[in-house]
Amino acid sequence: MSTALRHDWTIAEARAFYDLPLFDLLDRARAVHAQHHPKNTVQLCTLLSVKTGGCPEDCAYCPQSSHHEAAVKPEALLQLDDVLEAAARAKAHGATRFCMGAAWREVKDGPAFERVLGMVRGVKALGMEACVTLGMLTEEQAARLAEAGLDAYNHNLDTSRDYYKSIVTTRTFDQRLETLRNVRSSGITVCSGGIIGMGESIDDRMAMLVELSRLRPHPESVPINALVRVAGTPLEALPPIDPLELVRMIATARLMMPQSKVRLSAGRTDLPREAQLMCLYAGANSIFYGDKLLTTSNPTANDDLALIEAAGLIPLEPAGQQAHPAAE
Ligand code: SAM
Ligand code: DTB
Ligand code: SF4
Repeated sequence: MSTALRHDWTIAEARAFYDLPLFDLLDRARAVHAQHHPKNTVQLCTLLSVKTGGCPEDCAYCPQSSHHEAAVKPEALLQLDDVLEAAARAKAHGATRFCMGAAWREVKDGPAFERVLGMVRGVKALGMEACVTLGMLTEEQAARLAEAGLDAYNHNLDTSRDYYKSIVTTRTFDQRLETLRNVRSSGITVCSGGIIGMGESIDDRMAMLVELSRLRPHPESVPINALVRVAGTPLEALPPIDPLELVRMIATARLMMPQSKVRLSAGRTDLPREAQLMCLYAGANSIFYGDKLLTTSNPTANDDLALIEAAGLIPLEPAGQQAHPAAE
């Protein structure tokens, strides 16, 4: 089967993948995965919220928005040393990518941004991949992050263009795309994906994947989150997704963006381990590793190590210590 990179997928084509009999979908996704990614490997990525809560944006899914009832307690930007200690701990536990998130609408030049640049330099000095997610970003700010050594900038499209307005009113889908352009032009790799389970239709999910696959090049990293339904947010009472929907979403992302790292992201605490393994089998390259995501919980590191062991998976070694993940 040809896996030439395509930027012109249609919603109907995506949907045709998604709706395949499950085993056919898995077979196809697995074949594409095996062509482009090392087998039996999982990357462990650790998240840290470096600036928590008090966010002026009204994203319906997010517990850190100050628009919502049960917003998490706002905290000041963490100190550099504390962040680097957390990164060193994550590395000691086996993480190779350290992702730092800030509950900001956008980056503002000044001491806080300077401190974040220091965090990026420090994480790079530890020999880890560094990723940050700080909200909207100008081209100049992206260039400064690139200069500090940042590997990846996470900025999710989160859902389809149409459904976006029902989820966030304080910014537009086009503003998301503009930040992604600024990131791309700086040479930093793009990490962009979304969330399922926010009341969107299957076609909205497909439309989001189509938007991501239109980006040239494809985002190097595509996180797929299942909504963490946090009390006090407008989406708290939505029903949980069927775990197989996450499997299908990951398989479809794998087929549409064969070379991208698809990341099984938030929502694993509600996922039976067999479903998590199906996601990895279907093409997910990584999991978040550590007891906490940004503000919500994640499976414990011990549970994840047990899962990895039970499945005979191999955590990705730090960069430089293994061959580039080439096709097998
Ligand atoms: N403030 C920045 C922004 O919105 O771009 C960066 C931090 S924000 C918390 C990063 C991403 O976390 C969001 O784009 C969304 O995909 C994800 N996220 C936030 N709350 C979530 C939830 N309850 N469940 C799943 N994913 C969530
Ligand atoms: C992404 O796509 N998922 C991560 C990361 N990028 C920054 C964030 C998940 C947040 C889940 C809700 C929370 O813990 O606050
Ligand atoms: Fe703020 Fe980001 Fe949460 Fe939206 S997703 S409320 S921008 S922290």
